[in-house]
Amino acid sequence: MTEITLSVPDISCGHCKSSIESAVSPLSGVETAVVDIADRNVAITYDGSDSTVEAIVAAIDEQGYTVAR
Ligand SMILES: [Cu+2]
Repeated sequence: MTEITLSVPDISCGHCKSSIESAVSPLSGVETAVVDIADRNVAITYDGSDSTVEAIVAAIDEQGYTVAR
């Protein structure tokens, strides 16, 4: 498993946390996804594939949040 932390500056509350975690956690290749509200980021363990990262970014985008990169 590989770890990545994505910065999502729009995260502000528990609703953001649950929306993002429930969108990312079920994706193929994702082991865990945990939002840190205070740090405005998402810590993810995944299979290391670039396509998984792209799917994660797309899923976060679909929830109305933008990943800062
Ligand atoms: Cu929120």
